[in-house]
Amino acid sequence: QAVAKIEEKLPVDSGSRDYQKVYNAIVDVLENENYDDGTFAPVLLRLAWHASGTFSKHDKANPGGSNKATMRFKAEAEDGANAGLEVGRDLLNNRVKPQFPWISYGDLWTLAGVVGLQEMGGPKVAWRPGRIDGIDEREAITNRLPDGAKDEKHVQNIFDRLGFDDGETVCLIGAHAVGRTHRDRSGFEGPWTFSPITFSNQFYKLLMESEWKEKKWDGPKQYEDQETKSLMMLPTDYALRTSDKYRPYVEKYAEDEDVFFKDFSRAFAKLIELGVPLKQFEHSPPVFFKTSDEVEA
Ligand code: ZEM
Repeated sequence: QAVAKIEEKLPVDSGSRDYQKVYNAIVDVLENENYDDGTFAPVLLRLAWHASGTFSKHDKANPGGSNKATMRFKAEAEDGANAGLEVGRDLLNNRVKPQFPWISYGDLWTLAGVVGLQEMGGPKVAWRPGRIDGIDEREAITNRLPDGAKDEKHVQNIFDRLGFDDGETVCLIGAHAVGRTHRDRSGFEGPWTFSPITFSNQFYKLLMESEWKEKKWDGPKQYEDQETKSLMMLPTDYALRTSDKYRPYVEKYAEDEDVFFKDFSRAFAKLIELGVPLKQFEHSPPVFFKTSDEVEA
């Protein structure tokens, strides 16, 4: 009888799950005055990106992406590129998942990325549930995420493998308007903009308008703004400015924040669905979440 109970399948009814409640519960744990700039929003946005950015359109056997939440597995959790993301995973695991044991980790992490983005004033994103939890550790993926120390060619290779064109590539990297680099995580140090918890097109404006020089220090090569020496650009960020292919998009987004927000919303929605078989979304119309301001109003 016990065996029969274990094998009993729970009804699959994701359509009636209240994902806005999950959103609100993540908002409730978002702020912490002792952490970085006072909110986990940027690290959650990055978690959603790294959960998804392992996708490869060339690997049919193990495509990666957000579907199986393979960052739960040791090899992927310990991939150097993911250093620091345990902060986001642990936060969700300890304080949100227990309230919603039915949600898959892939859905939880990508939803948390949408929370981070929207709560920082970013565009609304169409989010759909349907990711499943993988159980095979061999599906962990390492060495597929971009390396900020590299060049234009590297950016091109990675985003082509993900299935993004040049405009989408520049658009997604504009997420570096928010958050910061941490010496003890990536080796780099500092924020990209003066308002690292407000989503904006400031990354592009600063990239084009400030004078950037290599920082003189004992850390990895990064660029420093000459006026305040308090901001940074990764070599891969700076490559967008020097590249004839990418620069027109940097200029476009620097000029028009509305266009940036619209394009980002679409590109990010595409990013967080990479690697998820379409049939898993079949019964899931997109959800548009209310921000905490809208919930309170
Ligand atoms: Zn990032 N990113 N990223 N990125 N990223 C960092 C931080 C953040 C690259 C990269 O090497 C790094 C995208 C694309 C690319 C965010 C979002 C998105 C850091 C600093 C590095 C080194 C990590 C640390 O030390 O904590 C490279 C090379 C990229 C492409 C070429 C895309 C796409 C993103 C989202 C759509 C965010 C939000 C952060 C800030 C995290 C935080 O903890 O503050």
